[in-house]
This record gives sequence, structure tokens and C-alpha cells, in this order.
Amino acid sequence: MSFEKTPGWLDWYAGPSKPRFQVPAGAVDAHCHVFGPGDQFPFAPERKYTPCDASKDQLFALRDHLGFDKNVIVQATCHGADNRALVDALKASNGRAKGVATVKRSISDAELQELHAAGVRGVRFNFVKRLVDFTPKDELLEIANRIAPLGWHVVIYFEAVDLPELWDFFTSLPTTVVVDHMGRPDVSQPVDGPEFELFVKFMREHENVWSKVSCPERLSLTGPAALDGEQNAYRDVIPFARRIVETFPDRVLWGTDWPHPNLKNHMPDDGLLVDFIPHVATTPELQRKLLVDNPTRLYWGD
Ligand code: 0GY
Repeated sequence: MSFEKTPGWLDWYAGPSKPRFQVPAGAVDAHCHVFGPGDQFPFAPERKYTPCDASKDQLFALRDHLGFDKNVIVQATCHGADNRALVDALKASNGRAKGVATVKRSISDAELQELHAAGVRGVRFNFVKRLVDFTPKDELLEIANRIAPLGWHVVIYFEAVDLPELWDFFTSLPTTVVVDHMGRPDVSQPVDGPEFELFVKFMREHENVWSKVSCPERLSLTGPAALDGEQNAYRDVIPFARRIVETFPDRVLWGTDWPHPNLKNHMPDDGLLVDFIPHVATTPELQRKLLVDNPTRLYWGD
């Protein structure tokens, strides 16, 4: 089956630069996706976008090029709750990839066990309205209670403005909870302003909450190129990510977000994204925790 990409869709960056920052041995890219290929793994009828293909082999080639050892592949909304492309990638990874799936309450225990055997260690609950239709919270809580005994966690994706409304639900989850992209802060606001303070409080008061300090390219207003001669790409995101890494060094993860769904203005060079890391994790110890110790404990701990 061939699919027509969403108009204006930006394909992933071919030929990424070699990062100047060398990631430590055993580093994990803890947030990335596979798309299709659509003729092999059709996109879900309920999807909100149709992406370009981004195969497991292309992902593994990027992993090697950037110097990473492993991946955590997160089910993308364009595949709905059909996890076949994800499972195919996990099985082909020789144990070097774990997964985060999307499941419905109708999933059987045997199907959950199959996902576990393939390397799935979490489910994703998505609250970003442009990406998914609403799922009732009682259904999500039921899923969380079913996956908790497997030792899995819940990944949550939401916009910062929605945190107050979602707070009670998030804090009722019975598992480790991993937040995508720091809860998508508005980085034009102060890093110690009320919006980001609420996110810091969320993590401070709930020790089961982790955060990915990923996606500067999604959050940044200054973008990849320096406007005033300063060298740092995505520099307006640095104070936010750095604050989270330094405050919660044992509960942070980092990922490329390859192949970068739904970017409208530019497609990042993944090598440049890796060079963002030492700006937010500024010592070898913080870098090791962020890239090796934390993801290994969460995903390969068993
Ligand atoms: C991300 C971000 C986005 C998309 C998805 O599953 C997805 O479709 O996660 C987005 O559009 O912000 O983390 O990949």
C-alpha cells in the first residue's frame, strides 16, 4: 500500500553531521520512532498525519553514525495501537532496542506478554490534541494497572498549559511516569516562571516522575542557527533542560526524536542535536547518568 504524505511534510535529514560531542560508551537514544515502511506496516486509519517512511534499518544506521549503542523506540501516533512496526524493529535489534507501545483496554494478557517478550517496557498516553483523539481516563488507568505488574512504565505526552488539569490523573498513576520533552514548556517564558516552576514541582513532589530533556528543535524559538553570533543551536531551550538535568540527574533521559514528526519550519541535523547534549549535561558524570545509567536502569534493568 502506498501512502501520500501530509502536504508540507518534512522528511528526515539525510547525511547528518558527525557530532563533535562523543557520547559515552553504552549511550541510549531513548526517544525515537519508526514509520512503516507503509507498504509493509500500513499507517493507522485514525492517524492525524501521514509521514514519510523511516525504517528500522535507517534508524539503526543513524544510531551507529551518532555513536549510540541502543535505542528506545516509541510508538508513533501514525501507527495507532498497531505495534507491528515497533515489534519488528525491536526483534531485529539484537537486544539493542526496547520499546514503548500504544495499547487499548481490549488488549489480552497474552498480547501484553508478547510485547514484553519483544522488548516493550512501557505504554504511551498522549494528550496532545493535534495528535490523538481523546481516550477516557478510566480506560488509561485500567491499562496502567494492567501493565504495572509487568514492571512497565507510562510515558506521557502533553502541552505545558494542560498540566494543571492533568495533574491529578498523572499523580494517580501506579508506575514510573516518564514525561516527553519536559512537558513542552513555552521557552519564551522565564525558566523560573510559574509555568516551568509547576513542572519542576511536579517532578520534585513525585519521585516516580522522570523527564526526557529532548526535542529542543520542537521547543526552540531561536532555532538551529545562532542569530547573534552565539554558537549554541536551540540555545533558548538550554536553561530549561539544564535545570531539569541538574535538579533530577537520576531521572532524566535524552533522545533524538528521529525521524522528527510534524516539524514545520526546519528538519534538524541529528549530529547537531547530539552537540546540544553537553550544554544541558555539563559534566561527564551528568552525561553518563543521562545517556547511559538512567535509560539502562529503566529499560534494561531486568
Ligand atoms: C514526538 C512528537 C510528536 C509526534 C509524536 O507519536 C507521534 O506522532 O510523538 C509531535 O508531533 O509533537 O515526540 O515525536
